[in-house]
Amino acid sequence: MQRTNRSVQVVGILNVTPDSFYDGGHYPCIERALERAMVMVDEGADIIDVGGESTRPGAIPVGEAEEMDRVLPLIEALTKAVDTPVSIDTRRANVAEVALLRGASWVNAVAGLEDSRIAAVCAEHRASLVINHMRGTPETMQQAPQYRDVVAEVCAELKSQAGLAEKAGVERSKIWLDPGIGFGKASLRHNLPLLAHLNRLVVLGYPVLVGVSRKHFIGELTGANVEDRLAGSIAAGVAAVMAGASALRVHDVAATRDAVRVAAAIREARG
Ligand code: HH2
Repeated sequence: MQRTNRSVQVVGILNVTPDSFYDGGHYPCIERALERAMVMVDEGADIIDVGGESTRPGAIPVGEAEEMDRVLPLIEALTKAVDTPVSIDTRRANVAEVALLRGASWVNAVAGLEDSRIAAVCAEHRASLVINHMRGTPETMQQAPQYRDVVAEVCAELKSQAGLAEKAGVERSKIWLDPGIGFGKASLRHNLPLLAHLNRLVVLGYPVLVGVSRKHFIGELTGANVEDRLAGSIAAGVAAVMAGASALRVHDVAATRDAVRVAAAIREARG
């Protein structure tokens, strides 16, 4: 990913799936998806993250060919239409590889290095790599996830995966870590400590990306359904920024951009 001079980047979510938990089915054709991408770019997105497989809890996996059919034409058109870097959100090295060949410059490895070739693919294409923390698969990950110390274990597992990515040849400055909010985490018991102690991930020295946008734990705290979780999402995103996050992955770019401008300015005023 090309890093801009903004201290906190806003990653706009663009899911071309029928079943994503918030924007599933919103973009049934490439024209609608492109329109949405343009809106997010105008609103100040630093990166557009394209996904072709929902990873919401209980999601049914999509075949590789189907995932490619969903994302590749969009990535090709999008990278021709905008200068904003495009990311591919995938579990699969094969999908990542073709997406990079079609113009993406960032791989959001939503299942971390589960497909171990994904790091080598990023190295070969000099792409940035987000290593997201996930336990299990989307189908099973919410079935009683267990940790003795969730913060320590997530930090240790991400540190070890970052080491593997460096060994595979990914430049250290291109490796991002993500605590994987909602991925194999009990809603409040695991997600809240991860956000409260995000600084322990930040001190590992890799930039940290956080995805809290409209997730279940926000509904649990506010009682709001997914349509009404913007304020809660902004609050969680600001907390992440104050703890040192370098990027937020969001559905609502304009509102997040403003919130991040303010939060990042206050953070920087600490000196
Ligand atoms: N969350 C989702 C998907 N990809 N990638 C990273 N790095 N971090 C996240 O927190 C993250 C992610 C889930 O959100 P969404 O894409 O909106 O939903 P779905 O998986 O249903 O498509």
